[in-house]
Amino acid sequence: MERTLILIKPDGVKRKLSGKIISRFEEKGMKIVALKLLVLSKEKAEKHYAVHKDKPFFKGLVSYIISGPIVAAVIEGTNCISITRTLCGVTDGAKAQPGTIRGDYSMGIEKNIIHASDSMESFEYEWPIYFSPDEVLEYSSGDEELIF
Ligand code: 3AN
Repeated sequence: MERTLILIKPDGVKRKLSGKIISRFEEKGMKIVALKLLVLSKEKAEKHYAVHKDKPFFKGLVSYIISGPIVAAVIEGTNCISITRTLCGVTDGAKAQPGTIRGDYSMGIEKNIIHASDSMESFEYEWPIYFSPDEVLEYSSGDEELIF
């Protein structure tokens, strides 16, 4: 079964949207296999966003993502990387479709509520920044055959 990493960014946590956002993935049929609330270190934030290190927004992005608590989760489900990205909506909340998480809750491109891995390679790179292997659990929710 495919897995992906989601982060509810400081704007999402401070606006008390964490429960609503996690519910969207659960209601769609995905299963939480790892979950924590944390404040990211600058080093880890720079590692996560290393692919953007030459972009003009890199410094602001790092200081924003470490500015308060975030919720990190690994969620699981068939094709969950692309389905999760669809549920999140496009990067700029001002342009994201209503009904998506960013479309419903974000008005901007930096404070855009949520991060979700964009590929299997990104997921494999990102999840160990947030979790140790023993924090990612294997279990059956028992409803897989009704959902997939
Ligand atoms: P996504 O999160 O939709 O995959 P990326 O990977 O292009 O988007 O960008 C990573 C993060 O960098 C975004 N979530 C957003 O917070 C921030 N970002 C992207 N483009 C800009 C920009 N032009 N100005 C400020 N922040 C940006």
